[in-house]
Amino acid sequence: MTRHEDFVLPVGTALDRFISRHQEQFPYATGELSQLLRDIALAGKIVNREINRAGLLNITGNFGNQNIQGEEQQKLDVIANVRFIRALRNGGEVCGIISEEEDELIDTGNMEGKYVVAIDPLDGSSNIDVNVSIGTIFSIYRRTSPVGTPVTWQDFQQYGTKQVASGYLLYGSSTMLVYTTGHGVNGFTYEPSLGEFILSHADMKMPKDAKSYSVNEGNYYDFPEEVREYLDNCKKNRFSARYIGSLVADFHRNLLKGGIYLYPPTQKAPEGKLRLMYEAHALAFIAEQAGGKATDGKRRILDILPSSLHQRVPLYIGSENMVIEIMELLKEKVLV
Ligand code: P6P
Repeated sequence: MTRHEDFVLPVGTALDRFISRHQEQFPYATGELSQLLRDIALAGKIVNREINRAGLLNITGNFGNQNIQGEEQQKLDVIANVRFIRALRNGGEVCGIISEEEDELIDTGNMEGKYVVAIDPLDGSSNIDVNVSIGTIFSIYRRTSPVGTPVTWQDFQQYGTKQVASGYLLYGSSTMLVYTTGHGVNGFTYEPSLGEFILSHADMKMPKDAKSYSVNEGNYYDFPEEVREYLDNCKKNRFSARYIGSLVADFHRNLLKGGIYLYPPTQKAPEGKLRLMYEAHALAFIAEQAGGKATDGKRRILDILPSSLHQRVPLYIGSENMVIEIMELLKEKVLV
């Protein structure tokens, strides 16, 4: 029986060695998931390089299209989307991909691939031009259709609890890869001079409580009454408001220091703004593995079965006790 402490490796371990050591813990692992994680890390290094040079290469600003979300695609959105899809297709382990930047699911042609990936190639891209941290968010499932057949929508239509791995890349003051395979959360910092991700945050745990919240206060009067009540309590208790406007950056800070990120329903986004399949599921898996929680206000995020590729959900995610508090307020509304 593999114990949790078997997965804690020393800070300074390179990602490749970390992945290999973890694979050794699973006698039946055949290495495909390990290779898939390496493929994602490789694409992350390439996107990181593009982002760091964006201002010099005239690849900031709008691409000139809107994606299915009706959002202006940034040039780097398109570049990141191409890079990750190419890396996943060429890696051979993935039979299908759902991307925020693609209207429909992508059949990679790798019919022998055992996995499917849902990805937001570059979240928060409106911040690119103002040099604010942005991120990539990914979610990995084992396909449910037979290996050797074409990928289907049903391969993706799975509960969040079925994820085999999820994670994010944060392109910030340093670039980090944070992921889980269901045995805790580990963070790797990119060392450009080596071209390597190095374990810097082993076995990450989210504080159960904090005095910090992340929400777009500009939508305050759109929020459900119970959310306004929660936010009023935060202010009465002199909590700190920390909102970067980039989900991965806000989530990462809350993972390290504690806090709650809220994106409630608004007039503009009555179902919430964030996407279930390649944002909420992925970060909810990380949050729970680190001791946090994630809900849409009524349900555990990981218990929600997707009904469409780009389905949106309200999202309340972060420190366990803070999420429980807002869930109880919102449940009272349902019970009344
Ligand atoms: P608003 C970026 O577009 C994003 O998806 C998240 O990264 C971020 O937390 C949120 O939307 C910001 O949305 O409506 O507050 O600008």
